Amino acid sequence: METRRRIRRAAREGHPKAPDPRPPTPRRRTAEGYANPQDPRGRQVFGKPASLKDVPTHFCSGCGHGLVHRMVAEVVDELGIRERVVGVSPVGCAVLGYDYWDFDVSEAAHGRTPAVATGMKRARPDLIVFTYQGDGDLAAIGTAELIHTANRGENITIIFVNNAVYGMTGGQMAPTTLEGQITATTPTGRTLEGCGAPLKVPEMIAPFPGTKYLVRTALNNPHNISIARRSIKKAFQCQIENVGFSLVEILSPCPTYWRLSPLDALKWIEEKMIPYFPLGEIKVPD
Ligand SMILES: Cc1ncc(C[n+]2csc(CCOP(=O)(O)OP(=O)(O)O)c2C)c(N)n1
Ligand code: SF4
Ligand SMILES: [Mg+2]
Repeated sequence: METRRRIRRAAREGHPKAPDPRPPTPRRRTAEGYANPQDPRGRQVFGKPASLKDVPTHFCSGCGHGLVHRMVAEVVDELGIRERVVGVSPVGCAVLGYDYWDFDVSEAAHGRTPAVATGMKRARPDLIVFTYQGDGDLAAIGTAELIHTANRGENITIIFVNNAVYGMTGGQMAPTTLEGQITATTPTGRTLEGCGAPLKVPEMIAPFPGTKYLVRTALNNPHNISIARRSIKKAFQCQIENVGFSLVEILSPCPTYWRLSPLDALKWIEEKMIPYFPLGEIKVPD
């Protein structure tokens, strides 16, 4: 009480180092994020990218998709390409991309996003076209589209969210499911004999002369999240500068079908996924 009185007196007397005696104004949610324009002390430290709609999310707690959506929106804003970017959403948990991004987004049949993106980019080379795909969408049903699009060296960008399961349909095994991983369709764990080895997508397409920028990132900690964001930006820049095909793989948590808490899911990425799917740039433009 005495301290508070002293602070008020110092403020009244105009002491230059006197702390502000007013009780903190509650932060208010504005269209631009958490900032309070009424509060002269208000400093915006966290805002919503213009390219992201202000809507509730349908993703489970701790899911990585929402974060990747946000990073894509931030990069689009930063590069000033909102009026000429077009996303192609997959079939999978990220099917509702058009509900979240505030720019043009199309939908494609399961796995066919690279084919749709190819058509768009060829018809309108001035557009910046990206696909957003899960591991089931890209590395199972869409393998043919991925391989031929990469091999042709289409000047598009692929954002590949690898969560090691088919999330949307109930956590079945994906081509990226790890050896021994228990899923709805591998109740005793994936075996290499029965299912082959988990696919390393960027490494698989790296030998194609058409692929230019290939990188694997992860969402398991802030450092890696910031690398993921930088990689997304680099991939878009690769397209803007007409360098050619780019793909960013992002190891992303699916706590629901890994049957882990959101925090344990991050640990699982670090301890199980990263040793098998090493992070880093796999191919960079000459
Ligand atoms: C032609 C066709 N086959 C199968 C399905 C069922 N299906 C919907 S989403 C999905 C897998 C999605 O998994 P993934 O791409 O890894 O996305 P996630 O939900 O994990 O993000 C499957 C098999 C479908 N919708 N259409
Ligand atoms: S099921 Fe998995 S991938 Fe789908 S929204 Fe939930 S956590 Fe995300
Ligand atoms: Mg998946």
